[in-house]
Amino acid sequence: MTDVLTPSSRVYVAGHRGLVGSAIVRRLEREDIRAIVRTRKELDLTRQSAVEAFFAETKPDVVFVTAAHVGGILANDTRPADFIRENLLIQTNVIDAAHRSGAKKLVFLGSSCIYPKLAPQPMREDALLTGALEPTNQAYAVAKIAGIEMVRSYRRQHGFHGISLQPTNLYGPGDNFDLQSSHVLPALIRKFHEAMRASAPTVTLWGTGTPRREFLHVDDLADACVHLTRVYDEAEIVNVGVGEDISIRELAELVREVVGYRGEIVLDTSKPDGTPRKLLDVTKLHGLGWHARIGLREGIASTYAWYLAQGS
Ligand code: GFB
Repeated sequence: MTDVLTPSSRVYVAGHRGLVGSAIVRRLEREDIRAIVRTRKELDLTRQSAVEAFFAETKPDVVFVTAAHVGGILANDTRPADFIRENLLIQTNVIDAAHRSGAKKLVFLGSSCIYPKLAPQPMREDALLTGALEPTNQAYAVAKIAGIEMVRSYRRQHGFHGISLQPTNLYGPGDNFDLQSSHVLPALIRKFHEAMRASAPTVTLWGTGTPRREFLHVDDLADACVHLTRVYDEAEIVNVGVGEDISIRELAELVREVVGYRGEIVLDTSKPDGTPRKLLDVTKLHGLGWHARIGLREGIASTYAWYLAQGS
């Protein structure tokens, strides 16, 4: 396969200010590949005509679709209209414009919540569309499934070289630490840090603490995206995870230890648990020659250091 990612390739990273997009830009820079980027003010990806004009002008060879409306369980559960609207618009505009302007490769990122709520664990790629979704994030998951189907359909009908990767729960530098809209890992870093500063006796964990999740550092995801862009060109989706999970209670204990907080953990069971378990089967990913490298403790410690460096 000819390498589509070289310093002379025109690579567009949609969503370069987000957690995933910024990690992909950093990863590309290590190989002297300077991504084409646009801020939201410069290019509103929900506007079809603006997206078409941008692609007609820049004609990227490779497109990473990392722009998305994302959030944790509470944001998904309370603002489903935003999640379905923005994601459908952004991905539809970008995928179609990439095809029309002659892109040689497109990488679409889904999410592990595309799989049924009660899918057998670890979740294999062929579990997609075999059962009912987790209701708290159904709107987001349906949008992502539509994106996967669009990429697959463009390949089948137009011979378009789009691939869809399904990352597990992500974290790392550049994450959202807002307690109402964030995912669990950044929320816990912030909660334990602030409780330590204030000498508060307890930190509150949402739900029962029993759900299990898998956490992948975003720099590992970016490395996997670059690797798979080069070696993979098939219609089937590919899971991107570490292959190990941990309960939310255990995660909280680990973050407490890394931050150095000595108080107690209490539960707020009025908040939802979501899917009981989300562990990806990574057999296919390993077969394609990629393994995660950043351990969870090490990744939490470096993310906490990044959080502190922001002046928090
Ligand atoms: O990370 P999180 O919001 O997303 O929550 P999901 C994971 C688990 O951590 C849930 C619990 O069981 C939460 O109840 N949790 C405990 C907390 N304390 C907290 C807290 O302070 N903040 C948060 N946010 N959670 C999202 C989906 O699901 O994950 C999206 O809604 C997407 O669609 C994303 O797939 C990756 O893993 O439950």
